[in-house]
Amino acid sequence: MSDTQFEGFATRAIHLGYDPQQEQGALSPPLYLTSTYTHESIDAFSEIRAGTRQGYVYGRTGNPTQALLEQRLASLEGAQAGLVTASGMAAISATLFSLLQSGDEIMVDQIIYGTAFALFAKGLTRFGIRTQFADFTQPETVAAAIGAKTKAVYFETPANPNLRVIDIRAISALARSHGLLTIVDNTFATPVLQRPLEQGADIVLHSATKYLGGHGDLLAGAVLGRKQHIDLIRGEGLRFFTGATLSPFTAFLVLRGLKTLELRVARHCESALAVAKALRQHPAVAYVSYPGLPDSPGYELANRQMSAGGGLVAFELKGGLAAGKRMVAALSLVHIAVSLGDPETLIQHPASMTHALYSAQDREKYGLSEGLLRLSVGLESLPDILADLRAGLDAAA
Ligand code: 4LM
Repeated sequence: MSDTQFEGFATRAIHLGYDPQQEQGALSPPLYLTSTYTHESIDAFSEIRAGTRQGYVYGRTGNPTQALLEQRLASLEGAQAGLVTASGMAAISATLFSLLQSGDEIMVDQIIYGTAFALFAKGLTRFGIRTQFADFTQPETVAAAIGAKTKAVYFETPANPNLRVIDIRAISALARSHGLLTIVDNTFATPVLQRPLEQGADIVLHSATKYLGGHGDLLAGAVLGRKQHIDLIRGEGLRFFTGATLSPFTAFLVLRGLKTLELRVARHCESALAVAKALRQHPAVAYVSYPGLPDSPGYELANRQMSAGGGLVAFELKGGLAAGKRMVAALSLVHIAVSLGDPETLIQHPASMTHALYSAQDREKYGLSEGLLRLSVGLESLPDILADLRAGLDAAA
C-alpha cells in the first residue's frame, strides 16, 4: 500500500508504512526481537552508521518495529521524523540533554507533571542548566522573562494536573521571534485532539504510556519533530545520555494501541464531558476544570486549538482534601492510581501523588491546590462511572 494513498487519521494509524506482501502476507507487522544486526563487511557497517546506506547497527538506536511506530507517530503528529523511548521521562530527558548545555536557560510553564518538574527544578541545575518557571497562561510574563541565555520554552497543554490550557500559537510565535525552540508535551491531548507542530511548535513529546499505548500495560515515550532534531536526539540523548531504548515488544504493543486511538479518545472525551457536567451539578463540588466545559476558564482557547476536551477532569470539593479523601474511599469501580489514558477510570490526589515532587511552597506559589483531585475517565459504561462517582460524592458531602 502506498503511504500517501490514505489521508484519514485512523487509516494512517492502522496501515501507514506497512505492506503485508513484503512480510509473508502477515496482516500484523512482525516483531523484530534482536539486539544487533549482521553486516556483509565493515565498510557496509560504517556506511549505515554514516547514513549513506539503509540499515540498522545496534538495538539501542534502532529496530524495524520501533521504526514503524516512529513513522506512524510522526505522521499522526504531522512531523518529519520521530523517535520512541522507554518512557515519557526518557523522551523528555533525551530531548533536553541533546538540545541544552551548561550555561543555557529554559523557560518552563509552572504547572507540569511532577517528575518533569523535578527534572527541571532539581536535575538539570546539577549540569549548569537553569530553568525559569513562568505562568504560560500569560504570554507577556513569558516574554518579559526571556533572557540572552534562554534556548527553549517548554509546556504541557492541557497541563497536568489542573488542565489549564496554554495558547500554543501565541507561545510558539513568541519563542520563534526570540529564536527559541518550542517544546510541547502533548500527552494529555494526543494527536487526535491537537497537533502542536501544526500550530507552530518545534518538538512534541509524549508519554506513550498513556493514551497512545492505551491499555495500562506498558511504559513508552516519543519525540516528534524535524529530522535534524530527531537525528540529534537519537544520536546523543538516546545513544549516550540515557540509553533508554523502547523494547521492540513494547513498540509492538504501542502499534497495537494506535489502531484504536481515535476511537478510544472519542469515547474518553464523550464520557469525560458527561462526568464534568455531573460533577459540576453536585452540591459537594466546589469547582470543575475541564477544557471542554463551556464555563471552564480554558474553554475558548481549548475550543480553538483542540477538537474536544480530552479524557481528564480535575475538580475540588467544597470540603477540600478531607472531603476528597472521603469521596475516594467510597468509590468501588474507580481505582485510586496515578497514570491516565487507560480503559479503567482512575482517580488520584496530585498534591500527595503525581505532584508530590513539588514542595508544598511551590504548589502554593504556582497555584496547585492541596484539595485538587484528578480523574482519568475510562472506557467503562458511562452510567456505571457516573453512579460510582455520585456514590462517592454523596459520601463526601
Ligand atoms: C501521571 N504522568 O500524571 P512516563 N508527560 C506527562 C505526564 O503526565 C507523564 C510523563 C510525561 C503520570 C505518571 C504517573 C504530561 C506522566 C512521564 O510515566 O515516564 O511514561 O511519562 O499520572
